Amino acid sequence: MRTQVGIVGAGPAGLMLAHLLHLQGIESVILETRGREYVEQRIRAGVLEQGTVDLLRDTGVGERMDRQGLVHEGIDLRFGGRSRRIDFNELTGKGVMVYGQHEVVKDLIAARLRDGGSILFDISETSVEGLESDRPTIRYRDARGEPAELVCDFIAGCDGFHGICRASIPDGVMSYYDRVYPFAWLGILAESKPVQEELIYANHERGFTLISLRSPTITRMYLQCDPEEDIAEWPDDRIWSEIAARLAGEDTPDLVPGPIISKGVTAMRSFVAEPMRFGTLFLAGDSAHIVPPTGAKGMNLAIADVRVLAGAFASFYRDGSRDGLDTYSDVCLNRIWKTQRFSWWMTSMLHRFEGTGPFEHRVQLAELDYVTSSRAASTTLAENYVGLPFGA
Ligand code: FAS
Ligand code: PHB
Repeated sequence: MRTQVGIVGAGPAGLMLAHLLHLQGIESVILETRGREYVEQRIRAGVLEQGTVDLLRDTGVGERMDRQGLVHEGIDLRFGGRSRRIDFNELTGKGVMVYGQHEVVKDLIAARLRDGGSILFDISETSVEGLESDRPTIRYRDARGEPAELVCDFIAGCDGFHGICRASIPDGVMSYYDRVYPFAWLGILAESKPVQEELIYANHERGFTLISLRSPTITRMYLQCDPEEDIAEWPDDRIWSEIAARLAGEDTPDLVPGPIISKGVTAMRSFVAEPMRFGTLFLAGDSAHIVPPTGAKGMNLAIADVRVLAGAFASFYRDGSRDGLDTYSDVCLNRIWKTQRFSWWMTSMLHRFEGTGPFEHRVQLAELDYVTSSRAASTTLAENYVGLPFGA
């Protein structure tokens, strides 16, 4: 089989790239190891930056998001037993949209299939070769287990942190920057009334807690936990009582426990692989970078990458220019490192770090007090959280 752009991975990066290429009349094929149902049910991120929302709307895949998503104009930072609000709209004129990543994935898959796009699910044994030739090829076994190949002009490695594309780049080419945090997040999805309309990021001596939601009847919450935490040791009632303990204070939010429909532990790391290109292979999304989810950036960064990559492919096929392809990595890394800084900063300000003493905790509280009482400091948080302008 042959196509212009072969895409490995049907997550937000691969699907959005294929959609943007289609709008430019560029052919692509997506190869995905998992089944359609799996990728559409995989619960992950929940907050869309203004730029992501605008891109989904402007490219015709934002209709269900606008119907079901929740527009948020601020967040609460909770510390010292009190919540203080950061007003995004007042400070930046922008907001964010709470709409599950798996919903975005569903919308993009539906759009690709509606538009006659090709997504090959349940493939296996993916490999890429000829990355420095003019016939880069993806080899794989199809859903029936038959060997197959996809000959391309370019390959987009959108296969996430554990994918094969980054690993296929020869040793000595890439530089890696990695920081693994000494904690993880225990995340739950529950059938319960949201604590409040907007998100709460809570710094507490027992550990960080994030109170989010998915709808007026579904809440999404996270508890800082040990990286090796055994989820079997967290029955529902222990989770609810721990969340309540970490929210306790002067104006304790109204926590309404309910049945937990999913729970899992997510590791926390900051990771960047540079450059994001090798020959005809272009890395995008988690295959090139990971951020701790404290800044709600992972999926948004993936979308920002493919917005640049789609533009680069469009100018190549339109007028043969390779400029966009040659600058792709540097343009994306400019945003990626600013987003890494913000995600690291939010993580450092809000979590309890084992081995640090009272001094560090008081400095964290002073920083939270400053961020919520200085307009300049609040604006810094707000403009990063809603998303820096594309190209900034
Ligand atoms: P993805 O990992 O989403 O997609 C890669 C795709 O490639 C997958 O479908 C995978 O099956 C496929 N694939 C892998 N290897 C392949 C191969 N060899 N051949 C073919 N296909 C292959 N971000 C937030 O902002 N907030 C959060 O709360 C949050 N929670 C997260 C929880 C978890 C458990 C994880 C892992 C990530 C979380 N993230 C969160 C980050 C997440 O949202 C990512 O940033 C986002 O999924 C990135 O999208 P992609 O780059 O498309 O990668
Ligand atoms: C979520 O709702 O899943 C969510 C929200 C904000 C974050 C991380 C995750 O920073």
